[in-house]
Amino acid sequence: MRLAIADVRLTPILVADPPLLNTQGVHQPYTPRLIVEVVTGDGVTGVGETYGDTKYLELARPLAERLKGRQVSDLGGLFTLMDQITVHASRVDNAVDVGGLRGVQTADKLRLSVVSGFEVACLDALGKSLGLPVHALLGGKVRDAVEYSAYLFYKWAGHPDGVACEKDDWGAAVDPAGVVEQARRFTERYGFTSFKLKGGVFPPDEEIAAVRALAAAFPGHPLRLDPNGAWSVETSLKVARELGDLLEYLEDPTLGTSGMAEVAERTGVPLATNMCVTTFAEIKEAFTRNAVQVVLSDHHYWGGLRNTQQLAAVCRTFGVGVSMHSNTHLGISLAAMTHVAATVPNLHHACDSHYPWQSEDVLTERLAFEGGRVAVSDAPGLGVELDRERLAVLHRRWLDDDGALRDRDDAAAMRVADPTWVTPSMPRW
Ligand code: GKR
Ligand code: MG
Repeated sequence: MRLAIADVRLTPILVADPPLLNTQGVHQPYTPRLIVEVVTGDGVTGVGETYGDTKYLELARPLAERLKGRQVSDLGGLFTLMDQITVHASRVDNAVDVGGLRGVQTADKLRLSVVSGFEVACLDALGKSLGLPVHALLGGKVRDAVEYSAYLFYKWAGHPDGVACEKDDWGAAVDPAGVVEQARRFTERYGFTSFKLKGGVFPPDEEIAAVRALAAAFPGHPLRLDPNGAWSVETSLKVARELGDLLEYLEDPTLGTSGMAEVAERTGVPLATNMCVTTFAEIKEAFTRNAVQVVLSDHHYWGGLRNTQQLAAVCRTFGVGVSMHSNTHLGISLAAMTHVAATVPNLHHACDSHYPWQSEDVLTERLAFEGGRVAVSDAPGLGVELDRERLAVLHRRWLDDDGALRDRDDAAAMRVADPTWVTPSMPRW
């Protein structure tokens, strides 16, 4: 009974997010996350984190109920249990999630995103119970630190006037000089040596200029540009021609496997994706058509840390690179990303993380980047500790919200500044 799950606590929170721009609009001032706590019969608590929008909470609650009495080690059982939970058709009708930034939204993908938070919590509890770090439960680390990239965003200095928000000290970045200045701050604060710019915000020539400015300011450093599928095939090829020598890879220049395959065929610049390969079912076509050269895994929507390892193994089999995608997340997820990344032998690109943008966390101690790397913890479990007071504060914010921010909507956030804004149809350029 000692490893049986006695209780599961779900705490939805709203966490501060700066005004980062993307193809859909701008990040809301607060974004929803869900903190999962799994408590064993021995009183050991494991923590996990995933998306906190209503459609995820709707699935997390029944899963939490079904988990009681089961073993924390029964990770495969999480998927079986989750398969029994019905996803309401309205949750997948639009077939998109945050405007499709993470690929097509299916019922299975929604379920997997929820399972991931529970899987991480179970692994944390199991590791603490056995006195083993999560990476050991996953087979053992092959590196002692995981490299991350500086995730640069076009950004306003602040959220629109009158909008309740937390202030940040990053300043604005709406042109090449602003992007370079932001990159400098990233290097000063965290020591990152590779840079990814979130594009698809300004016309391609402006984003090309920003990448050139980065290359001039940081000669020889790996650079990536990710417009989240905002370009046509021809525009993607033009950008590839202009930036080819400067880029480590171009990320999701255009939408869909066919478009990516066409771009890949006509340029030597490697293409990475977190949009056209987001499920195991999408791998076969993409790999056989040579549409992508690097898959950016995200343990949230791939269904957890073990699925991430399986994805890495498939990539290795086909000679496709693997690295990590990120969306707004907190330290529990960064710890989980770091543990799994530490076990992946074929990880040859710095992983993405939004963590530096999150000034708030639910941990007693923030994870630190040193020289752009996060040290792999050898403490039992994830090696992080929940700060219950902070958790309560961020949950209170969620309780007090009138519902407007509980479902992330970057287009709606943009309409606060520009009431005429509509989500651009793709390709935008
Ligand atoms: O947070 O604005 C953002 C990103 O655009 C995110 O939503 C994407 O999922 O970072 C992601 C990406 O690499 O596509
Ligand atoms: Mg991307």
